[in-house]
Amino acid sequence: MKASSNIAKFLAISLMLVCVRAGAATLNAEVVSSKGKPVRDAVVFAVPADPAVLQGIQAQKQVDVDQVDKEFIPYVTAVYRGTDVNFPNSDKIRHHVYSFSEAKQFEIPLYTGAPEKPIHFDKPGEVALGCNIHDWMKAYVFVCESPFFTTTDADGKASLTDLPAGQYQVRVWHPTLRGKPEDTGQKVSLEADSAPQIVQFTIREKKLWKPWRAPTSTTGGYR
Ligand SMILES: [Cu+2]
Repeated sequence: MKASSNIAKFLAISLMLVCVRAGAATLNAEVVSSKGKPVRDAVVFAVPADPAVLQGIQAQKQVDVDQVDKEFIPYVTAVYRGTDVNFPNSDKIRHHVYSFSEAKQFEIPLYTGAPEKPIHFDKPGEVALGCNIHDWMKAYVFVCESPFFTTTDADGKASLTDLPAGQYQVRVWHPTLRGKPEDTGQKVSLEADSAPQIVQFTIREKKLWKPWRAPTSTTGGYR
């Protein structure tokens, strides 16, 4: 009886130690436009002040940006630098995916199904995607310099969980952002196992040109 209560005590203390060591922080972000409207698909990322925090953190093996009904899905994909992104085509027609962006220039000529190999994104920044055939197909890959990133929902809200305690600069990026994500930076200091911190961003926007979508195959136009 005594032995088992000692074991229970030992287990309880061990569990407490594990919890303290695993102590992580949560950051809740909210992004609104200059008119106060929630901004969805904004990438919120936390750059640690101490680069050593990033040591040993690997990029995700592979991420998909799909093509469905002549649109890219999803509209915004955030990745950590060093991630391979695959561009499967789920339509029965061919697409021709490309980007001329500074952070990554590439082209996957006319194809259906899965391309031969994924595209490697290793330079931080925004990569605007297009399709040579369907002008209205627009989407973005945002390559983060930090593995701690998330994207906002329809309410403009997002949560970063399991962040190691420490100092960060939290930044935001969105396709309509005027200026650089670096200019949006807010310093936060995160303590382990404390209440979530809240960061609010109001972004200055620029107009995005969105080409008119051609009629569908039943009404004529491009296919
Ligand atoms: Cu296309």
